[in-house]
Amino acid sequence: MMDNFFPYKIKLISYPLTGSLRSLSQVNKGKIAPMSTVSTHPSIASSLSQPVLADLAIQIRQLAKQFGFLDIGIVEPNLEQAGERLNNWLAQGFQADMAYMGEHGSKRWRAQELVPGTARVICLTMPYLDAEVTTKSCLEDAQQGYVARYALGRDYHKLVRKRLAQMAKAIEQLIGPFGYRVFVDSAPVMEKPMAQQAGLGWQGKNTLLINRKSGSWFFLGEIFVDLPLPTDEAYDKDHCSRCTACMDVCPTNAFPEPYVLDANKCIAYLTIEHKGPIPLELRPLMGNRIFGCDDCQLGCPYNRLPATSQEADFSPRHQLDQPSLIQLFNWSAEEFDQRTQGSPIRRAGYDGWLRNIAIAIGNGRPCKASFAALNTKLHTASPMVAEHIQWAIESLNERQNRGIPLLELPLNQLEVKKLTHLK
Ligand code: B12
Ligand code: SF4
Ligand code: SF4
Repeated sequence: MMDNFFPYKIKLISYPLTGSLRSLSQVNKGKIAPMSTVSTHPSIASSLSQPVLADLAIQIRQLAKQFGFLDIGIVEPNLEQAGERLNNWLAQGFQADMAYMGEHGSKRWRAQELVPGTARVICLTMPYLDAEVTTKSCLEDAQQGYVARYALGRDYHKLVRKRLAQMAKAIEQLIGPFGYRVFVDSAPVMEKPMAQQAGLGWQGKNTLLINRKSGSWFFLGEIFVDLPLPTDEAYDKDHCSRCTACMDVCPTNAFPEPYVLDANKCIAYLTIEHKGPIPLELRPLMGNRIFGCDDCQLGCPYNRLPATSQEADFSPRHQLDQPSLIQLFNWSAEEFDQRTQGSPIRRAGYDGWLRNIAIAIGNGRPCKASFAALNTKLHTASPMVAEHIQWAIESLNERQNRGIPLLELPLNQLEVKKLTHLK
C-alpha cells in the first residue's frame, strides 16, 4: 500500500552527496528519453492529495539545501513569450554558429513537448564563484590569461546533474516512484525565463538571471516532474531600472539592445563555442580573456556581494584563476587533454585553446618570452591556429615599433566610478 510507503509527515534523512545513482548519459547529447521512473513501478503522481503535495513541496525545499542548492522554485511553465523572443533572436542570426539553438523548435519552450507527462518543473540555482578567487587583478595583468570563473574547476554539467539526480532519488525515497528527468544546460530548455517564472530572479539587461540578494554567479538546473506540486509565484520585477553597466562594460559591444545578446560578438561564444577563426576586428577587444568572459557580470551592481560556492570541486585547478599565458600556451596536446579532464575548458578543444591564448599574447606586452613562445608553436600549429599566431606576432611587432599602449577595456575605465568591490 502506498499510504504506508508515504507517511504524511516525513522525517528528513541525511543523504550522502556521493555515490553513483543511475546512468544519466541518455539525458545529455540532445536525445531526450521520455520521462521515466527509476523503478518499474507506475508513478505515484495521480494518487497524491493536495495536502500531501503541499507537504512534499516543503520537504523538497529542505532537500534542495541539503544537496547544495541555493535557491529553489516550482513552476508550471508557460514560456510562450520567451519562445517568441527566441524565434526573433534566431531570425536575426544572433545564435551565430550555434545551430542547435534552433533545432528543437517549440520543445525548447514547451516543457510537456520536451518531456511528455511533465506537470511541474523544480528550478534550482547553485553558486559557483569561489570566495577566494580574484577577478579584476587577473584581467588587468597582460601576462595572465582570464578564464571565466564558472570554468575554473570541475565541469558543472557533471556536478550539478549528479546532485539533481541524487535529489530526485531522495524525493523518490520519500514518496515512491514518480516520473522525472534532470537537466542542467543539457537539453533544449529555456532555463532563464523558466527560473524567472519559478520566482528565482529576473533576466537582466545582460540577459542573465539575477537574484537581488545573491547576484548571478550561479548555475541553473531543473527537475521535470510529473507531480502536480503547488507552484511559486513568478518574479515579475525588473531591478535593472536605468542601469546600463553591463552594456557599457561589454568589451565587444555585444548587446544590440537591452536584454538581447548577439552571440556573434560575445567573447564567451567566440572563445568557447566558435570553432573557426575569430574575426580580426574583435581580436584586440578580447584582451586576455581566453575562455569565456565575465565582464557583464562583474559590472553588475547586484554582484557586489554575490553568493559564493560551497563546492570544493569548483575550486580552481592548475592555478587557472591566475595562469601565466605563456605557460598555458606551452601545454602540449597531451597536457591539454590530461589537464582538462572533467573541466568545461575541454569544450574549446586544443586548437580553440591555442587560438584564444595566441590572441591574448598578441594583445599583451611585446617581450622576448612572448615572441619565443609564439614562434615555437608556429611550426607545429594547425593552419587556423598558425594564422592567429601570425596575427599575434604582427600585433606585438607593431606595438613595439610604434609604441602603441595596451588597449584599456571598458571594465577598467568604469572602476573609478563604482566597481570598487572587484578584487
Ligand atoms: C546559448 C547559451 C549561451 C550563448 C548565448 C547567450 C545568450 N544570452 O543567449 C553564449 C555562448 C554567448 C553564452 C554565454 C554565457 N553563458 Co550561457 N547559455 C546558453 C544556453 C545554452 C541557452 C540560452 C538561450 O536560451 N539563449 C537564447 C536567447 C534568446 O535567450 P535569452 O538571452 O535568455 O533571451 C531572452 C532575452 O533576450 C529576453 N528578451 C528579449 N527581448 C526582450 C525585451 C525585454 C523588454 C525583456 C524584458 C526581455 C527580452 O527574452 C529572451 C527569452 O527569455 C543557456 C542554458 C539554457 N539551456 O538555457 C546557458 C546559460 C544561459 N549560460 C550561462 C552562463 C553562466 C553563461 C556565461 C556567464 C559564461 C561565461 N562566463 O562565459 C556567458 C554569459 C553571456 C551572457 N551575457 O549571456 C548560465 C547562466 C546562469 C544565469 N545566472 O543566468 C546558463 C543558464 C547555463 C546554466 N545552466 O547555468 N551562453
Ligand atoms: S560575456 Fe563578455 S563579451 Fe559576452 S556579452 Fe558579456 S561582457 Fe560582452
Ligand atoms: S548591470 Fe545593471 S542593467 Fe546590467 S543586468 Fe546588472 S542591473 Fe541590469
